[in-house]
Amino acid sequence: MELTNKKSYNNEEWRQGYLSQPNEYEYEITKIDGSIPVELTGTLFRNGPGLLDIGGTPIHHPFDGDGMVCAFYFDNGKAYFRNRFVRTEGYVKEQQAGKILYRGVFGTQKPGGWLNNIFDLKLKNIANTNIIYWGDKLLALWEAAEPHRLNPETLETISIDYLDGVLQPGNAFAAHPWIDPSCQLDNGAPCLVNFAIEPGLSSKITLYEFAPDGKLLRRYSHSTPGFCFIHDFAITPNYCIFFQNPVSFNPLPYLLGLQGAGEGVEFKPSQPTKIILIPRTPPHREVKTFTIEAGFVFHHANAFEVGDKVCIDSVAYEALPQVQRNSDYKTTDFDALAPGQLWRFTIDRSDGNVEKTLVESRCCEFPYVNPNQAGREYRYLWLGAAHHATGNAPLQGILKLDLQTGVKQLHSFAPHGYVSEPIFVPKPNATKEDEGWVMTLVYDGANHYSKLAILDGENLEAGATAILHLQHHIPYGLHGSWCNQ
Ligand code: 3ON
Ligand code: FE
Repeated sequence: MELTNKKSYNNEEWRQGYLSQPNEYEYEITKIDGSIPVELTGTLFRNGPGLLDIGGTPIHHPFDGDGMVCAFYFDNGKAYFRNRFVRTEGYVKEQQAGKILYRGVFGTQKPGGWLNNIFDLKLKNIANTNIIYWGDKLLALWEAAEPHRLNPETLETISIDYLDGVLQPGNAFAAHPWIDPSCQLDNGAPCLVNFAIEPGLSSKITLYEFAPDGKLLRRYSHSTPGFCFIHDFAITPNYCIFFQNPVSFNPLPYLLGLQGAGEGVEFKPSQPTKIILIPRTPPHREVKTFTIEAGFVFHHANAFEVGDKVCIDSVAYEALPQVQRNSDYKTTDFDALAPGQLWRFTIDRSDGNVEKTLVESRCCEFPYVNPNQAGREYRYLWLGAAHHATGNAPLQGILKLDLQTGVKQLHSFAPHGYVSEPIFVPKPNATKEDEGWVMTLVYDGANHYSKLAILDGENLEAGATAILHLQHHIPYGLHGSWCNQ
């Protein structure tokens, strides 16, 4: 479809993707265009807010929505679908009560005004951001609290999981783990690396590295002056890399019941962003920090080392896309916001210099690389992207970047399709980095339902390998992962 000069989307359609999906389904997907590759065996897990209202009262921001996990089970050319809400304490209690009982980090308030919210500092652990399978456990993650363990077959919630005593009640555990495909400290075995933030006047970053059986291998911490809002990080064989966005935190309106904690995070354009390199090798002491001009990063695509240099590729915004107290996310004026763009930061550890280059100016989010290249030099990157090359807009296409040649490919679902994170699944016995499938959940705004698109990683523009039509919609989600089982 030719959409060169006009808007590629319709605001009314786009916002329908933020309607709650209160139902839980399980069925074999039978409406399929193309065909599911028979070699594709395993499960795609996805997480995201499933409810955008509680008992009819809208929540203030999608990031406050209760986690709903979807699973697509692939076996011998067939696909089965299931979705379940994570039975967090908050979900269960609110569904029983039929009304909002908790304040959300991003501004959802209990009914009754500030008097009914003042000094209520309880966090509702909503388990809505990511879902991973590691150490024989399926874990739903939300960065401000503990993981929830689910049954991978039924998606039933087992309980909050303390990772065999690694976490204590009340501890955070981020929603952005990396799997190091071959860890040099563990004789080349894979390990899972994740972090936790304890924000404050000085903020503590704790790192955890886990063996494939789930046992803790290493735990180390670093404190950095100032408040932190750090959603994601990156790894290389030798470092964990954090961007400390320049923010301050004003807790007062939150304490007084006027707004959510996250709304008190204020972007400081006059202060630099700090890049923190924490060594993964014991004793983890030689932490180095570098400064660059202000910007806000949620997601990093990947990082790698070349000699004295460390490169990190990240989706950066000119400023924190602020959640406003009196605004409605469903009426977002995309044109008024600066888009996220992909930048490469090259840190020279010998002289402390950081070079910054714009890799992709098209509005993009949710970067994803071949998991075998995590922390290593890599060539290909897939992202959710806007249909048009300029301006800020909803994500409607999947963009593939060849970082070696600069060749770009876009598979757009505009004007009615709205994409989510693209998940790259290498083909069995693949020899090329882009030899695999790219899976993304697409919301069809014209017909109000969702479909899973399976694209060919080597050739996005060839058209979809398969489109699996669901019987209902899934609200716009956050992150997911592939599990070979
Ligand atoms: O008060 C402190 C600051 C803070 C904000 C401490 C804290 C830990 C309680 C905290 C909480 C942070 C949380 C809970 C963050 C959760 C983030 C989340 C659920 C999602 C983030 C998504 C990021 C992006 C970039 C999403 C993009 C979406 C689209 C492009 C549209 O589909
Ligand atoms: Fe994220």
